[in-house]
Amino acid sequence: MQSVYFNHDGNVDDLVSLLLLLQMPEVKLIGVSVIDADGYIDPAVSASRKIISRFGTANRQPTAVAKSDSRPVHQFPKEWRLSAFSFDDFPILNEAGKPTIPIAKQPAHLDMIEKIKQVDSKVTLVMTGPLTDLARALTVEPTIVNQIQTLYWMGGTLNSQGNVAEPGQDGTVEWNAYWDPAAVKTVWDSDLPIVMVGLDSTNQVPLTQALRQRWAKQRRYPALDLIGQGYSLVHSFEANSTYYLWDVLTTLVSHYPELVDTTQVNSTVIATGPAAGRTEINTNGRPLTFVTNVHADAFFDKIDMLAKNAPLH
Ligand code: AGV
Ligand code: CA
Repeated sequence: MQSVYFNHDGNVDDLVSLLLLLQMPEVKLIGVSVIDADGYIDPAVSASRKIISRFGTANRQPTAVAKSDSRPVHQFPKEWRLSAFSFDDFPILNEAGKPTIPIAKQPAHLDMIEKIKQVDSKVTLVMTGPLTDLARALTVEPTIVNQIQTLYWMGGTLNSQGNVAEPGQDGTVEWNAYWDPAAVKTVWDSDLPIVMVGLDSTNQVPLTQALRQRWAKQRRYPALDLIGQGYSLVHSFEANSTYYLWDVLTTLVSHYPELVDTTQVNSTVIATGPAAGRTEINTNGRPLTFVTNVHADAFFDKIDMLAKNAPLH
């Protein structure tokens, strides 16, 4: 059994990642926390509690969802953050009334420390938003490094093609890194083994019309219906806003590494200035396992397989 702690930021692919993590037969999800970044935190926490209540499995699901009190350096656009409200209102998540999973007593970074320390074996940490809660956890309790097997992070890019189109930055930065560049630096400076799922690989799994149709055809399975509904909230009307399966790829790779090819690199991060949050290859940098290539057919099959096995009622 693999013990996983999941910290996410409430956009559609973050919530779908939670849904799929709950379906992995060999995963015990020891904790979940939400940071106020790419989704308004209250509906994102609420939707997370409802997803666990509706689609969790008794002894493999977390007992609570922790709410982060971390604050942005650069906040996400409101238009993107709003989808959490709609997701939280989906009828399938509200059919049973109030969720049975409570909000954790501690804020996310302290919850992370507590839950990781409670486990005897090492924990896999999956993060699909900014790294702020982990950076704060490492500052409060540096010894958790010894209890984390690997950090799987959706963030960064190594080819200088960022996805942030905001004034004052140079176009080389990925959004999760841009939200809090100093936090990326803190985590890079630690001894944690890191698997980075950057834009270089997530670009290989765009959300296409064919993919929406594939899920629509299988909507008799409630989890695939929810996935299709979820992704119907996001579209790519503006320039630079194509939606990819960023976080779902990261989440699946944390348990099914055979879905991708990786390479070992050394990397540094720029913490200030117009390239703040830029991750780059640098022989003097920290070691990183970097995802290069996605086996896309196997990846989409795995999503279907996990979702079809989700609880029907
Ligand atoms: O940069 C990718 C990260 C992922 O964790 N997020 C979305 C995923 O949850 C930010 C993001 C980039 N482009 C976006 C994003 C878009 N068009 N809509 C919503 N979020
Ligand atoms: Ca995210």
